[in-house]
Amino acid sequence: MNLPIRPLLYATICASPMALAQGTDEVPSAKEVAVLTDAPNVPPPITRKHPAHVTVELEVTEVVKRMADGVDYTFWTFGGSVPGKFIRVRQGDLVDFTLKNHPSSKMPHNIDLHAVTGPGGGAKATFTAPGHQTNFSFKALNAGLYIYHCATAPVGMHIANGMYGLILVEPEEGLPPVDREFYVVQGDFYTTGKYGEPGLQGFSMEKAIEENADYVVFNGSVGSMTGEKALKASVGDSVRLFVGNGGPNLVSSFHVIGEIFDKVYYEGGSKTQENVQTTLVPAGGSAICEFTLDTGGDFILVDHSIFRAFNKGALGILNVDGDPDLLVFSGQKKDEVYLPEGGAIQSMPSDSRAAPVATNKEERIKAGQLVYDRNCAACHMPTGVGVPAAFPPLAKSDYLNADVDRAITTVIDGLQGEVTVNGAKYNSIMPKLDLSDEDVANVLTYVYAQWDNDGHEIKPEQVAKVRAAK
Ligand code: HEC
Ligand SMILES: [Cu+2]
Repeated sequence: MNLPIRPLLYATICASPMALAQGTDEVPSAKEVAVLTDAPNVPPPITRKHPAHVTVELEVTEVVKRMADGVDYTFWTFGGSVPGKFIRVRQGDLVDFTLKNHPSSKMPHNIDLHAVTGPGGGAKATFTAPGHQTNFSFKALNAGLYIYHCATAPVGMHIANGMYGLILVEPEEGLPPVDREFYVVQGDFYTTGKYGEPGLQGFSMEKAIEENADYVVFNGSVGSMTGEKALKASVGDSVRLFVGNGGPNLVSSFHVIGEIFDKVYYEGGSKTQENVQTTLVPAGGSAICEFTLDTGGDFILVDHSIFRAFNKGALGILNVDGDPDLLVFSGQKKDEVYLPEGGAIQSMPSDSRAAPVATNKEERIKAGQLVYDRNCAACHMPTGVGVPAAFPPLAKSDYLNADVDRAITTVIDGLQGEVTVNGAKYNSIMPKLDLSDEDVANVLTYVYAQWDNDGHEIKPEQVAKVRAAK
């Protein structure tokens, strides 16, 4: 039964490249060179109404760059940074693609573009040794936002070193115009040292296999979109985020704190969902998130698997200038005493339920440990060692031991700006904690009694004196 069909099938397969060569599927006459951009920038929208023959040239380089303050990493890149260059073409375009591998590279590389229809997405066709360049072409048949990545063995390692980016295939009719477009790609990184451990970090295959990421970041480093580098927009702007996830392992729960996505092209496809709080961006996938800015302030981009945001780096800021719309968001209007039990309690002294006052150093240390565990351990760690590059150590801290009154002030007022503790610089914020004089005295006495510190006993009277001196 199958016999007569087989040669027929074979003939059909053989015929298709012929048909192309014969010109049934024409090469577009319009030629152009694609504009490529580094994150967070996006190439301009495509306005032409016809397909073009588009040239894309990407250069692979292996470069040492900043992963976090004091932490460097050897990234393997498409175009010099992570993520790779943003590529923007139109549905129906014929893309002439050249991959160059810089002579200084140690590894061969290639590219698998998810926008490609064809074996390996171009991977085999672009296998490129250091100091070589390869070329292939593909037709952008499907509109959508696609990840591209290196697929050279060991594939996971090439992706883990930052070899991914986004290619947008605009639908023929184009995307609706917006005021701002940004390019954001999440990736997880596996380093020989722990998060924040300074110096040039190597890649840890073991942690990568365990999917135990040290860093989860947007656009290739901790702080790529904070401070001076925050994304900028104005009240009233419509914003479009092209969001990708290079992985290699983790799925992103992409969220912007204080915003609701009016529209999400989920999974980077053509359909939209409305009024979305958090959208899932798979490893090797994407999403397009759109929203209008109704009020000013800082809006924070996170992976809502939230330890990744606050402890591994997956955090960026969209800074929106313009007046806040107080009807949309009032800010805090009041903070007043809330005492549901009624009037009698309101007249009681506010510290009536405080722990008994310590009468000697031993009691002070014991009480101080409770204060420490409740208020300090989350940042300075239960053993006082801190977190490199984020929270300074209290264990054997030269800063702590040098000046008792300054330590008291730190706990009363919080601390910000650059400080040097045991030779390492920190430039972060310790919040004001609102502790009683007794609690401050106890917690500092506890801290001074631990971890090779100087053993001072701090009395509540001394805390009161420091408070009064301000
Ligand atoms: C939310 C995190 C956080 C909490 C909670 C916190 N700290 Fe800090 N602390 C910091 C940061 C960050 C710094 C460094 C600030 C800077 O960079 O300017 C710091 C600095 C200090 C310093 C001076 C530097 C050093 O290492 O000696 C002392 C002392 C200190 N904290 C004590 C405490 C004590 C005691 C508590 C609890 C009562 C506490 N902190 C709670 C984050 C925190
Ligand atoms: Cu590679």
